[in-house]
Amino acid sequence: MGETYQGQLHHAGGRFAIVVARFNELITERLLAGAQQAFERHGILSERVDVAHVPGSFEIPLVARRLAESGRYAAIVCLGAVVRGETPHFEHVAHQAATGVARASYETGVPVVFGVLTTDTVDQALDRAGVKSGNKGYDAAVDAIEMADLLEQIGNTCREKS
Ligand code: INI
Repeated sequence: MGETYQGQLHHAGGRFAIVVARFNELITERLLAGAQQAFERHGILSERVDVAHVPGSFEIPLVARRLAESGRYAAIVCLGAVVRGETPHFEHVAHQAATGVARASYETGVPVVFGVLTTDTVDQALDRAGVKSGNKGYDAAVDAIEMADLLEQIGNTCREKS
């Protein structure tokens, strides 16, 4: 039987970072509060969680990448809200945010989690920021904790075997 790897939520070590966009702040401040609550609930105190504010979701990938490259973080959470109704360049902002976050993660080897909402309306975004359908910021932070531990496990196993 081969190895089974499963990231745990209760023994995350190290520091975490959150990158949060100010655009649609009514929504993103709720995502940020949700993410901070998730870290706290999983035993990661606020001293271990740094927060970087950026103007909009388009700017998230650059800052996430810089933080990932610093080597200081076990994982990074990206939070933003891109609302279709507000902009004709919705597709561009949403696409660049998603691909940029993915690249930051793949190219640095640090988990960079995508907690950017892409919705048709502000109401839909609010629903997913704690009003009706959970809080995507909370979920993204939990995913970051799991991924940090999963990579730690895989890394340790590989080192032990080599
Ligand atoms: N940024 C967002 O995070 N959400 C949006 O819905 C949005 N709209 O609607 O335009 C948005 N635009 C700003 C963008 O992210 C950049 O900050 C800006 O283009 C400067 O580079």
